[in-house]
Amino acid sequence: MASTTTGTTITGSPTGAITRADDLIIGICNTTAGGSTGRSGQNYPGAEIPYYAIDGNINTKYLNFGDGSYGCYGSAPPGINTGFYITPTISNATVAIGLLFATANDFPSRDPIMVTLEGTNETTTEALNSGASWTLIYSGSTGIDSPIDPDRLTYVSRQNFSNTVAFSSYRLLVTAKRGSSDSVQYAEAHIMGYIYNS
Ligand SMILES: [Ca+2]
Repeated sequence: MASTTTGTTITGSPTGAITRADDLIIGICNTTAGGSTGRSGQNYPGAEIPYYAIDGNINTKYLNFGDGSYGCYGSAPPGINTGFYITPTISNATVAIGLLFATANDFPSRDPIMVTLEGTNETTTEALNSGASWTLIYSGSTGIDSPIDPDRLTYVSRQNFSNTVAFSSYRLLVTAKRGSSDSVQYAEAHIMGYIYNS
């Protein structure tokens, strides 16, 4: 579903996000762009769940170890190749054109520095877990500076990218973090964009 329209600007919290706190969000690990969901159990602490990455509250965070300590068995460094997939409730056809991250409360070494964002129009759990379903939209910075800590509990610069294709679900995966730590974490990770108008 390619779009050449500019669509409808979404207002919400934060302004322009197509992700909202009531969206279905699933934490994943040991997963890379183009690949299927890696072997995992619950790969994050019960008090630091994926929901906290999109709840609009900078004081809550999503933390993922991405290793066997929480049931995710893979070879990646801690926190790498973890993230989530999400189905926005605001519309089943949205166009993602940016990301907006906020740092968590502690451990700058756990900040995500590089990510991939993919989209799909598949809807079943089986398809959402299949690498074949996903189309790469973005691979690049989170907006969190690598050498310089932007401070804790801070929204960083929104990252914008070119995309005109509408999707119903998105998958975000961390490919690099700041330093050596046992996990990756972030207070907020919003996908920015607009509702597709056919
Ligand atoms: Ca939060």
